[in-house]
Amino acid sequence: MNIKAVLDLETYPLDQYGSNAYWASVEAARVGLRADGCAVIRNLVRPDALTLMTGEVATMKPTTHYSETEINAYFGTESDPNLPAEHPGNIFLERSSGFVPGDSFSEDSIIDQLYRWPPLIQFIADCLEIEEIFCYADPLACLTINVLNPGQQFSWHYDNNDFAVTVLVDKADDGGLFRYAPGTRSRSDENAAGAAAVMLGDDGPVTTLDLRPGDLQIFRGRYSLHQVTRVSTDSCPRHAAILAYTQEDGLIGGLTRTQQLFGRVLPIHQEQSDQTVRQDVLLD
Ligand SMILES: O=C(O)CCC(=O)C(=O)O
Ligand SMILES: [Fe+2]
Repeated sequence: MNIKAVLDLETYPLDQYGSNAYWASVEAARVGLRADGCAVIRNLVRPDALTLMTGEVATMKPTTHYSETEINAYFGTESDPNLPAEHPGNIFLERSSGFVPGDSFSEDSIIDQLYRWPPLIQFIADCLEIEEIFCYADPLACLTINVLNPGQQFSWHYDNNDFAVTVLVDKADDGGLFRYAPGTRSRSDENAAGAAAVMLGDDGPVTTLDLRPGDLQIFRGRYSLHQVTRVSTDSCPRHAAILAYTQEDGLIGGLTRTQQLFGRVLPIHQEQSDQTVRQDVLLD
């Protein structure tokens, strides 16, 4: 399938860079990103392409690595005696979902073609008001499917990259909702108390997204605590494609996180470990 048939380019003319209609699509997304760090481009993927994507996910699904663990807001699994007991680093919640890794996608995958399509990459950068972004060079974490089977959930956490791009492929009939608390922390302020309150059930600051298959979501997940609620035991599974981009080219994930998410590391992770240098004071 030609990439141009995958997307609704009549509504969102990503292939007409610089046109008024192009900038109108960008501006609409910027409104959401500026307001609360989240934008949803509704029905960007056409229904026919979505059916093919569902099939691709079904084919790759046996390669999912599930990690049933209790994690804190930073994906950590060990408590920290130097932090107060009520700190988000010491609150552990169930994460039982799994990831289909980047090296499971075939050469002709439509999801992979979408991920690497230059006009989409340009569009996402424009929405985020960033000059340039790159496909994440990590062969496992670049493009993944987040799998939540019946009974599974993805607990409250921060991402360790500045923004995330997601396409919902299969929606759960019950549960599996993406929820976020906008701006629970900033580059300079961890706001432990506010984040802990959300993790322990304070719904006040929480927004629940009505995400539907074919929607593309751009989300600043480093600053807003977020979760995917438990998929009901009698629901179908939820599958979301996670398109990872970086602002610097050539980055590779760290050894610990890679092992945790995918159950293995590749030689490239061993060679390039410890290269990540954070630009902020956040815990991770
Ligand atoms: O599946 C989703 O919608 C988001 C998953 C998520 O937050 C993550 O992979 O970090
Ligand atoms: Fe996340």
